[in-house]
Amino acid sequence: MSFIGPITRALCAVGLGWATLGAATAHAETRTYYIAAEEIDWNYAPEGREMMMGMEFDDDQKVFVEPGPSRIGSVYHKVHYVGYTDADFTTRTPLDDPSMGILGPVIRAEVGDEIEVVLKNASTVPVSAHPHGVFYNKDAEGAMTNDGTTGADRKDDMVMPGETYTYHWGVPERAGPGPNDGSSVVWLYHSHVHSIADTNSGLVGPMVITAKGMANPDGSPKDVDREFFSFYSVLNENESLFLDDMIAKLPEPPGEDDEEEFEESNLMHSINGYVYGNMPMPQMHAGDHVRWYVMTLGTEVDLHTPHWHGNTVLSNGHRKDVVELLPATTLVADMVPDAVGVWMYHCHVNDHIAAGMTGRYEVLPAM
Ligand SMILES: [Cu+2]
Repeated sequence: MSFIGPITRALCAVGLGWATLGAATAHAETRTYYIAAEEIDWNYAPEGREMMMGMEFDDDQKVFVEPGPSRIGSVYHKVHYVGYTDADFTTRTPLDDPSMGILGPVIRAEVGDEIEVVLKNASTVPVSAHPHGVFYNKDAEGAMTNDGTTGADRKDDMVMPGETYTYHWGVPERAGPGPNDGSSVVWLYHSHVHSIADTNSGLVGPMVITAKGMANPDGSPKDVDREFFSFYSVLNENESLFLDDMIAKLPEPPGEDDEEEFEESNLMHSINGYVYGNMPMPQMHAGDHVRWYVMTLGTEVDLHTPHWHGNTVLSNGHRKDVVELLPATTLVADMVPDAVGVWMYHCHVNDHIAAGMTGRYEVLPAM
C-alpha cells in the first residue's frame, strides 16, 4: 500500500482503511487492473466507406482516409492500452463497450476502494499511466516533474519497453461524484512520458468512479443499464511517436511543397479512433437507463459538441441533445431513449463533421 502516506499507513496498522479519512466507510477493496501497452496498425475506417450516410468516400473525405504514394491513408501505427485478466497477460478482458476502439480498458472503482494498475510495457517506446482525479503519491503520478523526487518516486515516470510497473491510486470522496453528479463520474488516464505524442499515439483510457454504495460488484453503477464511452478527439498523427517510421515506409515521402497537405491528411477527426461513422454502433433498448461518458483531449481544435439525433440527455441536471467539451474535459450524459431507430451521433462543429467526426447509435424496441 505504498500510495498512502505515513499517517494513513498508521491507521491501516490498527485496522482502519485509508478511506476512513474520507467518507468514514468500510469494506474498501483493491481493484487490480492488468494493462499492457501494445503497438497496433490501427484502421480509422475499417469499413472502407462513409458509414453515417452509407456511401463511398468522396474526394474531400479521401484526403483523410485514402492511402497514396505520399499519403498514409486510414491505417496508422499506434500504441494503446489493452486490458488483460491476470498477471500472465495472455487473456484479454472483454471491452465494456464494443465501440471503444482505440481506448484503453475501463478502470473502475467505488469511492473508498484502492486501484492497482499493473502496467506492462509491451511496446517499443517508454510509456506511463497518469490518472486524473484520483489520489496518488509521487511514485504513482505517471509523470515526470521538477518536483525534487528521486529513486523509487521516479519509477512511475517512464516504464521502459519490456518493463512492468504497478501504480497504486486511492479513491477518496473527492475522486467520486459531487453534489451535482449522478452515481458515477468519468476521468481520463493517459501516458505522460511525452504527453502530447503519447496521447496522439493512442495511450488514453477512461476511469469510472462510482459513489459509495452505488456500485455493482464490478464497480459499475447500480442504477444504470448500459454505459458507453466516447472519446472525441482530433488525433494528430503528425505528433505521433511513430510518424518518422510511417513516413519512411511511404513509396514517395512527401516533399516540402506537399508538407501542408500531408499534415492535413494526418488530422484524424475521430470518435474512439473511428472516422466517418466507422465506429461500431452503441446499441440499447428503448427505456434503458443509458449513461454516456464523453471525453476529449488535445488542442484548440478539440472544442467538440457531441450531438445525439433522436433522443435527449440529462447532463448536470440540464436537458440537452448537444453537450460541450474542451480539451481534457469529461462529462456524463444520461439518456432514457424513447425514439427507436438508427440515429446519427456526431460532433456538431461543421469542420469536424466534414473531416469525419461522425458516428451512429441504435435504439432497439423496448425489451
Ligand atoms: Cu468536434
